[in-house]
Amino acid sequence: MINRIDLRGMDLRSAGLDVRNLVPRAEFDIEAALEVVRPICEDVRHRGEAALIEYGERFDGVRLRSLRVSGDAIAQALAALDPQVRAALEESIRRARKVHNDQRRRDVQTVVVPGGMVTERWVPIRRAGLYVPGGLAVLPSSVVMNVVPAQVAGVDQIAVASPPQRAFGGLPHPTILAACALLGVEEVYAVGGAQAIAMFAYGSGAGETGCRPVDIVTGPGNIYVAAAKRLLKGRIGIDTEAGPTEIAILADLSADPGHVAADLISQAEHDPMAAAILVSDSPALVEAVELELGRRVPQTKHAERIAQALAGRQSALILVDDLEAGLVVVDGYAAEHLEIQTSNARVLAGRVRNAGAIFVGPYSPVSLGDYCAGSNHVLPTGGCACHSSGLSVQTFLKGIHIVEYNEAALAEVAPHVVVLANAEDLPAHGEAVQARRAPEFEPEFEP
Ligand code: HSO
Ligand code: ZN
Repeated sequence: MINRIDLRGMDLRSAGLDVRNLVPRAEFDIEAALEVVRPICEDVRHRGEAALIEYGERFDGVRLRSLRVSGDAIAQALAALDPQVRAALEESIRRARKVHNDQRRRDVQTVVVPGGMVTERWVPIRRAGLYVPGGLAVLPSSVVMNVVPAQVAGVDQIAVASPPQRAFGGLPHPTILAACALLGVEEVYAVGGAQAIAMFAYGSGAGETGCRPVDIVTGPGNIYVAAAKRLLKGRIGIDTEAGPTEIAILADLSADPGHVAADLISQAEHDPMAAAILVSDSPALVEAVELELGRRVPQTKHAERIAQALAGRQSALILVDDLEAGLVVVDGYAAEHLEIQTSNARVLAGRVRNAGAIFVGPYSPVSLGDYCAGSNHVLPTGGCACHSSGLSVQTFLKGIHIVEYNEAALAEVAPHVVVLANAEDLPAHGEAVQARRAPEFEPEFEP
């Protein structure tokens, strides 16, 4: 039911071997999706709210009078929230705030020379649009993971969009609304899919219930949402494009095969395209995990979806000669989530370069991080962990260099500026500096 890949005896460090080709990701044809979403985005740009209402009818089967969710509806959702779910969400928010508070940046002032200063000032983005999907699963935890870093960063205005649900009178799912209420988010729109991203980018009209354009859009979504984010990037900032969820586990014989299997299954539960990978130096562990998968998958609620994810080409049990080779494989794969369940897990974790988040030791499963570790669960997928980070306070901050030199400090460095300007054949650059020459510095400028 799950692919086996035997890499024993292979020189994994040899030039030209691309580990990512050994375990290819699921087919995720964003190019085709781009063609689908382009006209939708254009339509929203030109017709605003009218277009959004039509798409709600076409894609979500709901004809809305207002896209903006009323304050009453948000408050009612919180009042009706199961107290246990409320307590769990509150704990999740508390822990996320604790970790994200420590991510705040301080302005840094560097005195380059006496009288010449560069300060890096960190400024929050003014307005953020957070997308919360409402498809296969409704994920209020994603509201927490998007809103908390934006709030800690100091974003002035936070708007949330989530698809309207027929079953709830055209409102987004009540647990999503309740999570917004717990976080103090008051601006919520019942808009889903690519059109929600277009609404955030272009706005939907100036009225009381219209959405103003935002500066950045974050949050997961299906392939059409990812395509709309790619299309509109530049006009708006985006976080990394979210593809199907992935888990890679590096484990040795010390790992509990039941735990390893349960963790693989936990992320396969998201999506038939989810990837679940075990990398181990122990044939006995791999055998035992396969047995555990066979036993556990049929017993779990979303067995069909999970079986499909595990049977896909994107999932595998991989045997390697030793944990050194295992490290090469997981580093090359660059998983969204990497678990290390080995006897020296912390040391190995310190040597990993590419992963969205690393879960160390037997008591740190990915599902802890999905909800209540305090870490963020919006993480780079599809190998993007080679160059990108998960969502954080930094996502919602911009660094501005503030340059302040006095006359003497400028005069001191002016000859170098002039030389570089001339070397680039941009003499007016040098002239802008020379125009400020004070007579007493004149000799400095003589060749
Ligand atoms: N594992 C998902 C996040 C999530 N899991 C939300 C459960 N709810 C992507 O990191
Ligand atoms: Zn998850």
